[in-house]
Amino acid sequence: MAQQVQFQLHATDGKARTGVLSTPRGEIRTPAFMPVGTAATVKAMMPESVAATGADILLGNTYHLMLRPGAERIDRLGGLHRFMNWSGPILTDSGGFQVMSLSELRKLTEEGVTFRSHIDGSRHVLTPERSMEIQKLLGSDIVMCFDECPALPADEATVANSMRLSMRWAERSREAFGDRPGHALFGIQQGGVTPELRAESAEKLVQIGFDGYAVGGLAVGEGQEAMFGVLDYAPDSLPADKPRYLMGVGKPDDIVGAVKRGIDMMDCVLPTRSGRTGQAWTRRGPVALKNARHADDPRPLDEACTCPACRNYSRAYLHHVFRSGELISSMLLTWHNLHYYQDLMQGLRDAISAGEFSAFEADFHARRAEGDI
Ligand code: PRF
Ligand code: ZN
Repeated sequence: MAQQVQFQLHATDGKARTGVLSTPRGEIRTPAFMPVGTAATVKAMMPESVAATGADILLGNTYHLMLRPGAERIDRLGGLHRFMNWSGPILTDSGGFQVMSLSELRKLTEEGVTFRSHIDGSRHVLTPERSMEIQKLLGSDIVMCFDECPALPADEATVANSMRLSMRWAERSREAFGDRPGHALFGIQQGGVTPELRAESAEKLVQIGFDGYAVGGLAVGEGQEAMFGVLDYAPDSLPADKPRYLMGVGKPDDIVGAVKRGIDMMDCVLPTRSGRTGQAWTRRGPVALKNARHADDPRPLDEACTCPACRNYSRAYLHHVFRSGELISSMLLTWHNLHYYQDLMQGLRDAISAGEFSAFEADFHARRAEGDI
């Protein structure tokens, strides 16, 4: 087992890459999709079931865990891995992005962010230094810099000022993180959809020096075309020998397009959240189990899928339990969606290894164009 965090590329096909990010807690096969375990649980899933879908790493959130149950408490209880019974690697987001989207009465200064909890209105402060401390208390394997991310569209001066603040915070994050063998610190590129700002941000991050680099500030309202526009050049400005992580993305077609453009890691609530709202993701695109057309359908959701929802239940059953508000609906659909996402990642990794990314991509889009059965 690796004692350090190390990234090894095994093959490339065009800009797409496949490799392994090794950590003392296990290997992460890339391109990797990280299920979101915001509140120390991947909602509706046991950790062993998440592992069974093929996930190598989970994402946790500084913002949620600092508010409830508290980082110091998790530390006293042996750290996040032990607390939530997940022994593999965990990446934690730094909190800045969640403060801006979830909390109330936030105030942003050079020092950090002051805000009120969305849970009980209590007052809190997050700074780069405190975010690094919390992520250390959690025992996070991959720590994210504390950053800020404006919603798009925003005027260029706003995006530029915000990006430069995030770069000063990146410097403070690096300083506060220090030297922690076996743990990685990732920088986060900002700069909206402006090439010059993305370049300035990349240059600053590379100068500071990180173990990996995230592309932040995308999937915040700009649309897929504008996001791919940025991904056409942004990954090229980040070191080729370090992992590149696209934060908060996305739908299956976003993932295929991002991997094509050189992204190695992603996370998104979509497979888990849509599993709880009756939406399944399949090779043929999204399926709404709520729809009455499934009520008498004895066929599985996807005859080729080997997940428990598809092996053991009919569309009629999935429709019934969703309509009835039964908990098993969330459990089965979340499992299926995570399984589908991990299957997609394995397909991408195999295609890149075989030098067949283009054929994989064409087949991916062709099957979706056919639509659901
Ligand atoms: N920064 C951080 N977390 C994030 C983002 C970001 O820009 C995004 C943007 N899609 C999602 N999560 N720290
Ligand atoms: Zn399935």
